[in-house]
Amino acid sequence: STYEREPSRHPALKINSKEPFNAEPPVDELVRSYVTSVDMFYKRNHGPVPVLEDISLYRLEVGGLASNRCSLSMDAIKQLPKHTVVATIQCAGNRRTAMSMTRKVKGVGWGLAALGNGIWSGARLSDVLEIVGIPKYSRVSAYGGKHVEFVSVDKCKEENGGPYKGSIPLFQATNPEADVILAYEMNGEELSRDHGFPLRVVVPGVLGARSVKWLRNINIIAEECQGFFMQKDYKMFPPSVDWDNVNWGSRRPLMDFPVQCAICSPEDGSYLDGKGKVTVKGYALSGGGRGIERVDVSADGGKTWTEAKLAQGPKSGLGYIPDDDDHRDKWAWVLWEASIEVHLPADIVAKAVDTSANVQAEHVETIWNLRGVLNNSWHRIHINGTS
Ligand code: MTE
Ligand code: MO
Repeated sequence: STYEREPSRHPALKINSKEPFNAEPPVDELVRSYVTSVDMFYKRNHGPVPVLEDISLYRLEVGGLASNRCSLSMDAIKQLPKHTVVATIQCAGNRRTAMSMTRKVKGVGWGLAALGNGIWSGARLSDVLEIVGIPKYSRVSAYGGKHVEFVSVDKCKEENGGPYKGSIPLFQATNPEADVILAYEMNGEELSRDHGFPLRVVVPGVLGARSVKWLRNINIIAEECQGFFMQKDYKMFPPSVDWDNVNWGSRRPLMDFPVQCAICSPEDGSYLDGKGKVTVKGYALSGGGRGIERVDVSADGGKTWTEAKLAQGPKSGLGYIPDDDDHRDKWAWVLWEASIEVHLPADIVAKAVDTSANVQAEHVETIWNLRGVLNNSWHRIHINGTS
C-alpha cells in the first residue's frame, strides 16, 4: 500500500480513520495543558504522509502574478526573521459526530478533540511575499493577483491523486498582523511529519483546512484556488440543502471559524458520586482574531447559569505568549473551569460569547449542514449518579 511509511503515533489517540490517518486525543488530555503536545495534537490527513528523503533538496517555489519568482531552500527560509505565534488549529469537522446524530452527514467522524493549541515558529508569509516583489498590506499585486495559493505534495483521492491545496486573500497574506506563517517548528521542536514537515502554513483564526501541510508551492493568483477543498468541500449549506440539491458554486469557501466551546471534564456519560460541587473544565475559542469574552455553564440543562473562570494562560515571560487581555486569546483558545452545584443525574451545558458578542446556536438541528462542518452548538453532557 502507499501507507507503508507512515510515522509512529501515540497509542492513546482515538483513530477515526486509519488510511488516511485521522485521529484525536482523549478529551481530558486536551484540558490538561494550555499548549497541546505534539503527540496529543489531532492529526487530519487526506492521503499518505509524504516522505522527504533529503532536506537539502527541498525547495519552496514562489511565483505566479508577481514581478519576481523565487526558489527557497530550508536554510534560506530559516535565515528570514523567525516569528512565533500561539495559535489553535481547529478542523471544520470538530464535533461532527454529534451533528450526524440528529441527521446523517457525510465526512470523517470527530468527537470534541479535533483541535489543538500549538506554538508555531517560522517565517512570516508577508516577508516571503516581499521577496517576490509584493509589499506589505497589498490588496492586489502589480499583475492582478488577489489570492495566495498554497500547494502541497501529498496525494489525495479528492484531487484525483493530486496534491492538497487552498488559498487565502492577498491582503491577509501580506498583513503582518494576520500572523500567517510558514512554520518549521511546533512547540519549539522541528515540525513532525504528521504536522507538515518540513514546512506548513499556519493561518491563525481560520479553519484548519487552510493551514496547508508539506508546503511546496506558493502561487499568486487572480481568483481563489479552484481546488476540491476550496470549491467542493468546507462550505456551509443551510439545513434545506442535501446531496440531491446541493449547488457548490452558490457558496463561498469557509475561512474564519465561529465561536466554539466544549466541556472536556467530566466526560459525557460519566458516573459521579452523590451530590455536591463538581469542577467542570473545557475549552473556548473564536476565529478571525476574536477572543473569548465569557463562558456560561449550567448544571440544569440551561435553566440557570454560572460564569466560568477563564484561565489566564501562562504569563511566563516567554515573550511569544502575549499576556495582555486583548491579544492573549487573539489566535489561541482559552481553557476555563467552573465549580458548580449539581443534583445527579444532571445535564451540564456550556456556551461561550466572543469579543464581538457572537453567541452559539442552542440546538445543533438549526445549524445542521450536509458536510457536518462547524458544529458549534451549545455543548451538553449527561452525568449520572452512582447511588
Ligand atoms: N494539508 C495537506 N497538505 N493535506 C491535508 O490533508 N489537511 C488539512 C490541513 N492541511 C491537510 C492539510 C485539514 S482539513 C486540517 S484540519 C489540518 O491540516 C490538520 O492539521 P494537523 O494534522 O496538523 O492537526
Ligand atoms: Mo479539517
